[in-house]
Amino acid sequence: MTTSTENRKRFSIGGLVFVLLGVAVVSLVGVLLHHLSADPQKPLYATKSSQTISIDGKDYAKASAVLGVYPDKATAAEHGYKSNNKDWVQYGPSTHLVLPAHTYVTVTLHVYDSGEALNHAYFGKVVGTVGGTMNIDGTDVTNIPYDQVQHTFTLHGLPTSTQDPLFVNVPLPRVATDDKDNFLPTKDAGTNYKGHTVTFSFLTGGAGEYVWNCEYPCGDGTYRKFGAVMGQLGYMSGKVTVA
Ligand SMILES: [Cu+2]
Repeated sequence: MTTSTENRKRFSIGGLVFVLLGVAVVSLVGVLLHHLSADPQKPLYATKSSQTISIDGKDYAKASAVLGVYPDKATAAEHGYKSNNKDWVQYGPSTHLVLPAHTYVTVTLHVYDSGEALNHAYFGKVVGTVGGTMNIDGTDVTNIPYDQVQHTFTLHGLPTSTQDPLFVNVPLPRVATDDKDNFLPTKDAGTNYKGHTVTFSFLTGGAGEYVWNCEYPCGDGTYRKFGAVMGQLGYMSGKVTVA
């Protein structure tokens, strides 16, 4: 009798410990995921303009945002962005953009990195912009050669039927280098001849949460150069909130 009561007590204590451990693991995973998806920088709100633009007979409000793409922190600092990130390639000043809904959004990227080839030429095409073009240093283009790319800005949604689709792909032209990997001067006054200025516009739909990332393999070797920086908020991927 005593033995059986003891056994039952031992069993129930064992069960309690098991449940508590389970709760602890789930909480830890929750905290970790929350931490991983938290914004490493303050969101960048697009600047709203008082102007409108008419597209296919419909008037849209206008808004704009300016960002840089830097090979390292020193280059970011040189061009006015004091980054608290690791010394990796990165977008700045924020990888979380907040854009107004149903608006003609113009994004300007000052880009300062070298590069090589994309895994797939598709990401060398401009997709989802108004007119199907982007502007590089004053010239409109619809694509760039797949082996002249430094990074891409590839904005997309998560599969859902509750928000408007939004897909934009813009390949960023690389800065040429000499045979010792030193950057060569460019013809772009907008970057003080150190990079290229890329401008593109797209229309936002209704409110929603989207993500963007770079599709140029600029990460470490964890998985075919798609490791580390490629999946890190604050570097080569981020969020877009349409509000
Ligand atoms: Cu990249």
